[in-house]
Amino acid sequence: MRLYIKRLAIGGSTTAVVILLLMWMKKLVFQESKSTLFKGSVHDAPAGFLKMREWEGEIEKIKFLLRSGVNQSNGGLYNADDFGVGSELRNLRNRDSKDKYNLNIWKSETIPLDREVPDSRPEECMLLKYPEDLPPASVVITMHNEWPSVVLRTVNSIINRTPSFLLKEIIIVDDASDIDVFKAGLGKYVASNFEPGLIKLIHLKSREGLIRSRLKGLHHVTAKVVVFLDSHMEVNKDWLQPLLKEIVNKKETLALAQLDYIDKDTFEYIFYPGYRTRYGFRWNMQFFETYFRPDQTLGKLPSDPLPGVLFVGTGFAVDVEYFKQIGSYDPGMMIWGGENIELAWRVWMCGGQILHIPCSHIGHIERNQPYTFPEGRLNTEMYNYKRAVDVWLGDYKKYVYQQYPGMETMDAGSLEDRKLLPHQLNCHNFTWFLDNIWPELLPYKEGGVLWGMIRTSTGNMCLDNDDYVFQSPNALVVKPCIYDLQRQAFSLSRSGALRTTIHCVIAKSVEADLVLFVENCFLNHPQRWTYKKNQLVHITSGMCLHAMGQREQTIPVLQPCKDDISAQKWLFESKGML
Ligand code: UD2
Ligand code: MN
Repeated sequence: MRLYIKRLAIGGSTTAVVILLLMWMKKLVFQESKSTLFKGSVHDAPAGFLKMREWEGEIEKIKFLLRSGVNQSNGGLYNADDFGVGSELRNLRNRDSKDKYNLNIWKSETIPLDREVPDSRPEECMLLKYPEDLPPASVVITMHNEWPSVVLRTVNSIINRTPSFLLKEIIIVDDASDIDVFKAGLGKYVASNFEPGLIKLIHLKSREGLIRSRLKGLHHVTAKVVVFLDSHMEVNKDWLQPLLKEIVNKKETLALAQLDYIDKDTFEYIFYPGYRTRYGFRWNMQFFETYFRPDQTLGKLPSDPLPGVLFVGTGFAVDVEYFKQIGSYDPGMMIWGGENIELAWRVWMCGGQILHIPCSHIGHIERNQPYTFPEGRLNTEMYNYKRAVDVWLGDYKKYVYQQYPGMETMDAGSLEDRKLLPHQLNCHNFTWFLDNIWPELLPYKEGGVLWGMIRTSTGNMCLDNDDYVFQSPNALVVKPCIYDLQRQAFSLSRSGALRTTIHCVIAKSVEADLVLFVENCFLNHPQRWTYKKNQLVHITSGMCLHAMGQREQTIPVLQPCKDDISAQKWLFESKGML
């Protein structure tokens, strides 16, 4: 990143070198984000690797591939044939077996169902003692067409790594998986391996999707606290106690575990020591990993909980009574997606809190969805997002609609019941949420004195944040105007910050001809700008935003202000954009 800060000389060939450099940097970023852990899911790719590099230097990736053997060592009680998938396994024996389940099912067969995993907690956590009177929890796991040994490894990890007095039951909701034999196989395995009553199996007759399946599971919960997990996870040592502790401290808490990664091909359990993440979102409703702000981490220990904005959707504990009281999940949502954002908004806006608990770690297999979306994935997501924004966003919903053509007029079913919640629960509005919980997100129009795309005076070119959410700080660029707010809308705030959707435009040094950056506004004091006679003046340096180069090769830099040169004229344009 330091490369960017080098002085750029003006002139054709140097400019070309700079552009090549930028392109190369971009390629690097692109390649890195292609190998992201959340690839293919609704998440905006995460920043795990990049963030670590920027903030904490190159940290050795720690990999553990633990005891490996064949599952027959587990007493021969698990057999893929019992689950109706034996022939699938044999057919795939010598092949890369990712086609249907999007993970290496053959590898899963070679790893014990009760393997150990490395203790990924920060050292501070290992010394903690938990109160003895914590309330027990029930775990709800939903699944649709998941590979049996992966599910059983999830269940075994919970039983082996949860003190028995804290585990009331595990409720597995089979969301109408295709293979009927699966039911018999699961029943048989459970009956011969676990204490009677510890595991409750619920087989749904028709596909409900993960949201309604969780609600069905919730219905059977008898403990005070419920934990929702995916069916391809392995909990880590003492994972439950720290979650329960926070719920005892404050009942209105969604207590989140830190997720580690289980590689879908090798089943390695991967974690980054000390890695902590918060999740943010943009107006397209996709979430991404981001830093905690300095004001949130100041004076905190590595074992201290930190407040989140939202969460990925799995690996959390919540008090059952509280969860029901605030409206659990929206039963009108389909298959997958958006329920996590809706719940997070509701918890924060209605007086609760979301805490990231660093002493609770759970591994999760990231893989593309192996199942179908009967209404199509995009429609399903839009449908669920619309249900969420129409209830909670007030006038800000226009920003989400802007990202999804067709959403505004889409019929997303009746919201009559859900719309009562904000009143019944006496909730804050979304302005409060933006002010207090996620100030990083810019409401373009309401966020300043001027807003819009910022167009050069010389052609159809606009300032653009290059969509580098994860790679902050990134260079600010100029691109053809595309009327996409998420990339090209800027706002000049009342305090003079020049903001993009979630960043601020800053200069890393106040010399002329330097590339500018977009960076988290809350890491440092945002720099101030003012807009006079169509010039964008950078107050700190007294210099002006200058479009260096021509057309596609334009780079925005700082240069001494000169009156009447077209390269320093910028026009805010917002008409018709919302
Ligand atoms: C992420 C969350 C997940 C959920 C989802 C958003 C992580 C780590 N997990 O899911 O908890 O919030 O985003 O909606 O980010 N399933 C069903 N019925 C279905 C579809 C899925 O029961 O129709 C099950 C599925 O088998 C799995 C669980 O629901 O056990 C979560 O689904 P996923 O793992 O495919 O989704 P993922 O990890 O992208
Ligand atoms: Mn999952």
